[in-house]
Amino acid sequence: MARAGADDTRCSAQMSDTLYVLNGPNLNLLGTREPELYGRATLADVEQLCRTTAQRFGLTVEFRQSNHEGEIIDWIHQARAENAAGLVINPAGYTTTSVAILDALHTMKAPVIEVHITNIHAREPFRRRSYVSRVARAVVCGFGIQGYALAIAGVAALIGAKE
Ligand code: CA2
Repeated sequence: MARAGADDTRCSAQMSDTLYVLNGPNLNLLGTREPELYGRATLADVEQLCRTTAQRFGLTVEFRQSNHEGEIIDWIHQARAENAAGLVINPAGYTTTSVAILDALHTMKAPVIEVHITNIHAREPFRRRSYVSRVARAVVCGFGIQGYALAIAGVAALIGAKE
């Protein structure tokens, strides 16, 4: 179903109802290690949360995780080519290193939302310098995995998708 945007996020009449949720390196280990930092929910739990949240707004989710920078970049290109409604990304360790992911995200017309499970500003100083934040429409951090749901609700508001 085509959807008109709510504001200057408006992209084109062909905007799809698909939202990409991309996860960077090591997030496949979620729930299995360092629960004091990242909680006990697994990545499968995060995927379920994203699907049910997106469904509330009539959106569907392409949920992916990779430990490889190039694969994430290919998925960003795919999201652009498919006129995705938005892109939510937890770049994990690539947040602070990847100019290549930044460059790929620059090509997106749809809103890009950066998510971190932890509050990166309350951790080691090196975690604060995010390349992705330069292109992100918004950044959500410190809410645990609920940050993904907040990011999806935020995209829905930006593109005018109602509950
Ligand atoms: O808080 C976040 O979501 C982070 O993006 C997680 C990254 C970290 O490098 C960022 O600074 C903040 C690390 C992801 C590693 O995920 C693991 C999950 C469970 C156990 C071990 C690693």
